[in-house]
Amino acid sequence: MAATGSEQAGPKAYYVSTPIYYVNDAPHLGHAYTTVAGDVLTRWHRQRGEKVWYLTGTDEHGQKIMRTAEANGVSPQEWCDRLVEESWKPLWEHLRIANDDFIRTTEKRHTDRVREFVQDLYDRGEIYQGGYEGPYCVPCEEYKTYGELLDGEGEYEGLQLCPIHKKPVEMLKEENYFFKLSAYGERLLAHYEAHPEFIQPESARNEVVQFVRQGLEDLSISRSTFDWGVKIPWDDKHVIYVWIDALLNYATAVGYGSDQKKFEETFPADVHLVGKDILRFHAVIWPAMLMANGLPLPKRIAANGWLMVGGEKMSKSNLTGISPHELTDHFGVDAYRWYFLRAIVFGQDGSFSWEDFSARYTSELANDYGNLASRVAAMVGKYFDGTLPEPAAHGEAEQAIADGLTTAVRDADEKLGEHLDFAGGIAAVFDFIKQVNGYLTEQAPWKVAKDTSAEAQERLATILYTAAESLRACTVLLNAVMPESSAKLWESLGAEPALGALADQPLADAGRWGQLPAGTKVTKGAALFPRLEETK
Ligand code: ME8
Repeated sequence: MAATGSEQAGPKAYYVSTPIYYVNDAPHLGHAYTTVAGDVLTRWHRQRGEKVWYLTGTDEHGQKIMRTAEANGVSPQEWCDRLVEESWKPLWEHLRIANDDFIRTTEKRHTDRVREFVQDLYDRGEIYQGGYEGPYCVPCEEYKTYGELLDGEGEYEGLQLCPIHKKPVEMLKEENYFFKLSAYGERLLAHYEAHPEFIQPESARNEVVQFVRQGLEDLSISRSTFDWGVKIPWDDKHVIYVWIDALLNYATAVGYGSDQKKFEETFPADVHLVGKDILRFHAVIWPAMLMANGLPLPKRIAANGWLMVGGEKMSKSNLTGISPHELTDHFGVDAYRWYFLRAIVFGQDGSFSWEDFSARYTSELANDYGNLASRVAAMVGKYFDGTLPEPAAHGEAEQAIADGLTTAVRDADEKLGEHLDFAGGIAAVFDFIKQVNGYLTEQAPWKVAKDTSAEAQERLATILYTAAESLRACTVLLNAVMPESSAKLWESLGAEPALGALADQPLADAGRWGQLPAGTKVTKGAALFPRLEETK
């Protein structure tokens, strides 16, 4: 690798990536699921005060894209440009994805470096020429083994199908270049053994270990029957296999071969988020490529499960008519970001339904959280003219709330920040919200308010202060998941003039009691999570 620049590298960033998605079609709920998860993780770590680099992008070469472009009567490049600009980037903006870069595999900054990387492997004797014949799935862009194919039925009677796409495979016979993947089995197994956290969840790890133990075959890394790809540097009749091209985005986007300082400050990834369908590419082929090139391996490959609709994996051909926009129009962007991470255990498959989304929205977002926020603001308005009162003596009930908050902060950070247990981390905050609601019901400030004695007024001040201070902490803890509603609540609590911007509030400090100063102006804004219209 050509090292450029002599500037010393700074501290390494926490580097999070999503898969780079195929642009043969517009993004759907499945793509958004992984991308939102990466965004929440990114924002969480930023709020921990860490330097974070979040990368997403698009995978634009290969037969699948080429055929789609042909079917639409445009060149592959035109097709990709159109889809990226009209569908992919706008959706990420709409969902408030705070990525630091967006890599497209047709960019020169990528293709030049891919050629260098592959040339380097060739020079090291890791690549040889040979022939291959076998069943190929174009939607997967992968050769399949005979053993994993399914027998077709109905319209596919007599044909053999890809087990993921349930579409017929094509028989391919080509002269290709091969990467000596088979030589890396033992080293990969040793790495999995020494780094149990390398592949998550555990079930995914076991599957990969079992697969590698069976013995790896060398990998065909070029194609010669079409030309929509990066040319092999020493033989331009071949293009580089789209998966080799695509995996390298994680290196080329952060300065591999072009900006050594940035590369050292970013690479390797701390978390590659992937769907479980592409786990082997990331947990077997990618680390073997890095080993062959002498580069460090990522810290963690985290596989999410599949979003299912009506018992089937949601995919481009099986959308059952739902687009991310339809859901955000109905529930709002924040609720959308929250729902999939809250309702599905990360790493496991999960079914989506309107009914479940509506029920959780109403009970947890609108009733538990939204109502708490509006009740507290309304009472501070009514009883203290919108000025947050000074609390008096901190009783047992208040101490229980402060303790509950300490637990919520610790659990949320450990679960979400460390273990990518998004559902568990969010639940820790919502359990605390329930606790605060219970506190208000018990303390019944609306009854205390009827007593005009100085003692009762002091008590009323303490109760409302406790509730408002609890909301201050919830806002900080939920900012990564729901940035827009958190910003609204931050404003409604009048927190910014005293405490500064919400995104600057360190998570580690979120549980320190008593930060919201008495005297702030509390205003009752519009409902954070309005009642759903009865349209669905
Ligand atoms: O595989 N449930 O791109 P792709 C959950 N270009 N996640 C889903 C999903 C579902 N039903 N459907 C898609 C590719 N995803 C390659 C990647 S990376 C170097 C190259 C998510 O457009 C999930 O993250 O087919 C999955 O791995 C990814 O989208 C596949 O996107």
